[in-house]
Amino acid sequence: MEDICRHKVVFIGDCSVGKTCIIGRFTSKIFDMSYDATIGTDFVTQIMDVDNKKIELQIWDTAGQERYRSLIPNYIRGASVVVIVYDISDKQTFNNIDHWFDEVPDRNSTLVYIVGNKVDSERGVTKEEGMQKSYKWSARFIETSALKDIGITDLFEDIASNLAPLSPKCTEAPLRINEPTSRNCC
Ligand SMILES: Nc1nc2c(ncn2[C@@H]2O[C@H](COP(=O)(O)OP(=O)(O)O)[C@@H](O)[C@H]2O)c(=O)[nH]1
Ligand SMILES: [Mg+2]
Repeated sequence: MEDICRHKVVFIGDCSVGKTCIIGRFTSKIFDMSYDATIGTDFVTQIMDVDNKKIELQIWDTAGQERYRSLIPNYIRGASVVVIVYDISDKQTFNNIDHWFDEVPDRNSTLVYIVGNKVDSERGVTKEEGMQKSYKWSARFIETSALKDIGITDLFEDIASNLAPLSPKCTEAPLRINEPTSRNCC
């Protein structure tokens, strides 16, 4: 049987920046304005092929935990990748990235992405500002639109290709580490 390397990928960031829509766009290829991936499941899995290696991404959406910061450490635990999303039309969500970085427990061994979503909207944050922020935190940077399907596949392919060299070290991600207390926010 072929070995599949499983990695936990968690999405964090302010409410309404588009985390659920990005995941929904990638996993269902459909942009549904009322889509809510947080109902009924804590994560979705997607198998990616990289250089003939299979990488299983276990993609965790928040189920309202962004409202309750005390729940975030449990949610992030065991993650190979943390994706911090902001809304390029909302400067405050960009400024809050610094606070979200405080939640990443082990920055040296975690692959961190900064994702500026809603590039179809009027900008409140330039691309250069986004890039500067990513240099500051040694994070990878990409801009996306879940609405127009811009950058979404690139994001997940980049994640998988960066994880592939780490595969020998891969461990089973915990399947269920906490029960969300709220499913109806964001
Ligand atoms: N214009 C635009 N709206 C988006 C985009 N992605 C998400 N939205 C909208 O932003 C709102 C919040 O999206 P959601 O995925 O629930 O955000 P979350 O709280 O971060 O999970 C919803 O009304 C979405 O329809 C995008 O790329 N462009
Ligand atoms: Mg959501």
